[in-house]
Amino acid sequence: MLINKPNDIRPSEITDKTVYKQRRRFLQGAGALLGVTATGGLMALGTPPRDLQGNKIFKDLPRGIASIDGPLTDYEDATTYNNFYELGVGKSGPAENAALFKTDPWSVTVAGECEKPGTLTLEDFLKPHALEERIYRLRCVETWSMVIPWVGFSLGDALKRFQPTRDAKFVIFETLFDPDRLVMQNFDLLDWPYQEGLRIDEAMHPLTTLAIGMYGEVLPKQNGAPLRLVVPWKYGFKSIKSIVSIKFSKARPKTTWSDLQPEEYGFYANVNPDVSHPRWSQKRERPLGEWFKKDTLLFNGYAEQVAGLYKGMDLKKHY
Ligand SMILES: Nc1nc2c(c(=O)[nH]1)N[C@H]1C(S)=C(S)[C@@H](COP(=O)(O)O)O[C@H]1N2
Ligand SMILES: [Mo]
Repeated sequence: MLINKPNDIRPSEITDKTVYKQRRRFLQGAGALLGVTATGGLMALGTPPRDLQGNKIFKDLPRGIASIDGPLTDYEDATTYNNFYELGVGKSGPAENAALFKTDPWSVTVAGECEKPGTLTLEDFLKPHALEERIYRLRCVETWSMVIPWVGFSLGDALKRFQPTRDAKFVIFETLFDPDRLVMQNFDLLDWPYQEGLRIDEAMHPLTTLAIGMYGEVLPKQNGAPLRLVVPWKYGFKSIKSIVSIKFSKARPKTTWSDLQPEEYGFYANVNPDVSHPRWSQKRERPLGEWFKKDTLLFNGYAEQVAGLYKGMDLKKHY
């Protein structure tokens, strides 16, 4: 995501030394903990953490709808090359500033056009849902892409519990606002909190995922812990991280990027190789960790599942 202001600022100029020190201490702590694993050796940073027996936390999950067969993006690439402006404007900033981001306790408020609004602890919010492994492509509007094995469930299954009314035409999501924990919120980079939205039928589509983990582990903070959206047929900026608020709405909401630069980032943001970004083509993409670009697919390869949602709509106009 390119805006002029933040490009001039490097996260290293903003993050003060204590943050770096704390991060180093955190990593040493994590290393010490991981050092006791079955292998007894030092675990490389580029592998997902395991429990003390060396096992993944989430094991043998059933595969979610339309999961693909990889190859997966390397864990290290997926966790050190991030977009998460609340934690840094460069690609490495989010991982570097993650240690200060405390995600426990966490609660989620569901409000707006529904019969059963409420604020739930994360635990209560998640309790009824069976977890799946959902292996999806994610395509950033900046033209890089990944394949991630998410751990999660369909957003729609959660939304139904709150009984949206007939007036619920859109769903609005918000990221936590807490400048003590999300350091870049001390700066006027975006209109905090980050906000995203979906049409209700998009939100109810079974492919639309709430993720709490990836690669069999809990979500790393830089990837949007403890709860994020994954909308695999849309550009990555729709997949809002670290969600604290979900609201049903009659009206289409403001969304962070399309509000900031409407000609560049649309509300729909469906991946579409035939609709160029004003400053670059969207025809090709570079999978993280690979040298060669490949063709970008309409709806990021999920046309079979989701094209019906946009029947009769001019995708060039509703970009
Ligand atoms: N709250 C919040 N959510 C966000 C972003 C952000 O800056 N803040 N960046 C978005 C963008 S542009 C992308 S491409 C994806 C990146 O997810 P990843 O870092 O897990 O790959 O997160 C999206 N969700
Ligand atoms: Mo993105």
